[in-house]
Amino acid sequence: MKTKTAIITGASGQDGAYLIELLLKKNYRVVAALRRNSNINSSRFSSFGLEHVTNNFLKAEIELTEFSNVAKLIYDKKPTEFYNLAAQSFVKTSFSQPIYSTHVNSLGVIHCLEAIRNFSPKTKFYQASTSEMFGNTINKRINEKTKFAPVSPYAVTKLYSYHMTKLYRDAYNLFCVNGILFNHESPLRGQEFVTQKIITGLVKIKKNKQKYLPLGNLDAYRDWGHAKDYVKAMWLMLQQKKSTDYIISSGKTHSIRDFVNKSAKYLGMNIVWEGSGINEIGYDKISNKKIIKINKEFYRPNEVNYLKGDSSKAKRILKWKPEYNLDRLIADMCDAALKKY
Ligand code: NAP
Ligand code: F7E
Repeated sequence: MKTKTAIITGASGQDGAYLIELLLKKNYRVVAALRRNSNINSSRFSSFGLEHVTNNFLKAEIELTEFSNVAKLIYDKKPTEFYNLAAQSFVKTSFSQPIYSTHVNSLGVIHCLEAIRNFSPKTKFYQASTSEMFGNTINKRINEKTKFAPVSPYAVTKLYSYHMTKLYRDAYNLFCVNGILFNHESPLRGQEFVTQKIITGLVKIKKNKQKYLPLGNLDAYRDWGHAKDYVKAMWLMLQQKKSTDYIISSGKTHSIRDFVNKSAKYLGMNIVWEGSGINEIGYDKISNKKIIKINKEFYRPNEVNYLKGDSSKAKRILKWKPEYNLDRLIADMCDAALKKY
């Protein structure tokens, strides 16, 4: 018998798909909250082995910016757990759509919190917070006590929600948690994010379906993990007696350039870099072809140059232990892309 109900917003996104899979394995009644345009985005449910679960969860329509949608869903279901994963999650787009990003990422979150406070105060709430809130922290390992200094509209919208989540915990004694997750990737990662763009691009170049891979800033550093490991941490956070906030990260950092080199190596290519700045070019020594170019379009008005997290608290309290390192993550993403293209 299913005893727990979980609502997941952003269920059609990368993390949503893995979380649905995890919670179904744990015998939850899962309600996937999806927004509808003329179509519901269900591409992730039909790929990479999730086909077998598509009929095992309920689907509900939700637009996070419509309070009535959020309130009705929470009032009707009174879920045990509510995972708020929905967001305008692409940092670059937040510079061109700051108001829209605020509506979804900030106001959308108080819609969830207010509905829980009024209609289902026993529901445990998870907010998808982000390492972007810390901004630039050169050469420092970031933990739960590090100061926030956001440098993008996305990061500011998420910092607002971080504080609201904490406020509802402190002021109303609700079970509210911020999972402050560092970059996490997978074969289900959106095409615009740099890891998926690099791997898809290199695979297509290898198969003569694309000539060049255009990229932006190669010298930013990111702390990358696998989404499969990170959704386990989300679940663990809501199984504790006390609600508090946690950093989830790999504890290692690599540049975008390292990520290109490692992915190319896995795919049997060998990149040699020549030139600098906007004129830098990446050659594949094996095919002797120019395959990577720098394009200004992919730079941001403001950049987070360096991120490295410290997940000691999550390891100590949640006993969270990731299974994937960067090499395994790259292998998983490359194998999936080779199969797909
Ligand atoms: P994602 O793949 O971009 O998924 C975002 C989801 O939000 C999609 O299902 C999208 O629906 C939905 N959504 C967007 N606007 C909505 C709206 N107005 N109403 C309802 N649903 C809406 O993101 P992800 O990588 O899975 O990340 C999940 C969450 O974690 C996000 O909040 C993100 O900001 C946060 N986060 C991600 C990372 C990371 O590295 N992945 C790190 C830290 C925090 P459609 O499919 O219909 O577009
Ligand atoms: O960029 C650089 C870019 O878009 C990573 C989201 O999930 O993680 C993600 O945000 C880095 C940046 O992710 C290209 O300038 C170079 O320094 O893959 P990204 P992100 O901005 O770190 C955080 C934790 C989240 O919360 C977000 O929701 O790569 N970069 N060249 C490029 N980035 C992209 N997208 N495309 C390029 O061509």
